Amino acid sequence: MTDSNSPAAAAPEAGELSPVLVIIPTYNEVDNVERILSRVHEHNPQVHVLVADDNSPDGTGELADKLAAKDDRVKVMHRPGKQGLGAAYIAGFGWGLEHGYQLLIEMDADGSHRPEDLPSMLEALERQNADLVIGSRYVKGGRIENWPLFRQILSRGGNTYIHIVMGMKVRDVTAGYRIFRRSTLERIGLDSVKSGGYIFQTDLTRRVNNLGMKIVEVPITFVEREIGVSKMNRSIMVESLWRATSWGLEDRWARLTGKNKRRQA
Ligand SMILES: Nc1nc2c(ncn2[C@@H]2O[C@H](COP(=O)(O)OP(=O)(O)OP(=O)(O)O)[C@@H](O)[C@H]2O)c(=O)[nH]1
Ligand SMILES: [Mg+2]
Repeated sequence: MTDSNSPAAAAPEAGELSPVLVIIPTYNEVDNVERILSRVHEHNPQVHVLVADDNSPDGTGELADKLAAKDDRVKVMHRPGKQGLGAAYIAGFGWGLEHGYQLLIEMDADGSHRPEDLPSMLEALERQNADLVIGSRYVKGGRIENWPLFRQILSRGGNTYIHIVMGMKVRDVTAGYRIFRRSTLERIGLDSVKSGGYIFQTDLTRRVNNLGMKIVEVPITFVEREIGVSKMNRSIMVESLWRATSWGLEDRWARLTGKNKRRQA
């Protein structure tokens, strides 16, 4: 992995860093990256943004570099090739923790996670003293715009299945719009997180939940991507289902036998 903000070049003076970092993983998002950055800053001028690009063939990384050159709040991480969204987030979290950010936020590049919903998520984190805030499609007030019926059924069905097998109370387990406190990420052990597709989000939710940390869901409006190509595929879905099943069995067995070490951690 190369990092255009090499520690030497990017190392900020103490106190100079904004405490909030929005991490946006990108793969072939050249038509979305400028718009998402300007929308983030329009609604949240104080935050910094890290674009974690997997060497997108369409030039997303180069465009992000140009935008970063004009705005100190924008950082770019160049990774050698496509390794999945989870791997990009883990690298982004690592960079953010190393550089002293206090809140680390996950956001897609395609506009599905509206930057205008971020202030209410940040406010809920503070007011309810949450360890993790999830921008949720499936709590009261949450909405989905322009998603084909097939995707809605898949997402709803996947979440319902995960509730049943894993017994978590969280309504939107697979959601990808989230705020973590640095203390939360430090406690959950990022090294062993499964970095595949949606299972990455489920794995993080489960770890936070099993440690008894506070998860707050805030309603958001999730908007289907307008531009660019989806990276979702069948193997990502299949992986999610079998992993959720095995975790569900593992957690239930641990509860039955009183051996859930994470709960006691
Ligand atoms: N760095 C990196 N980013 C990725 C990778 N795969 C997906 N992304 C990014 O992760 C975010 C979510 O991916 P999407 O393709 O939108 O996945 P999705 O939301 O399930 O599918 P859509 O229906 O197309 O919105 C986007 O910002 C992608 O560019 C990857 O392998 N590496
Ligand atoms: Mg998307």
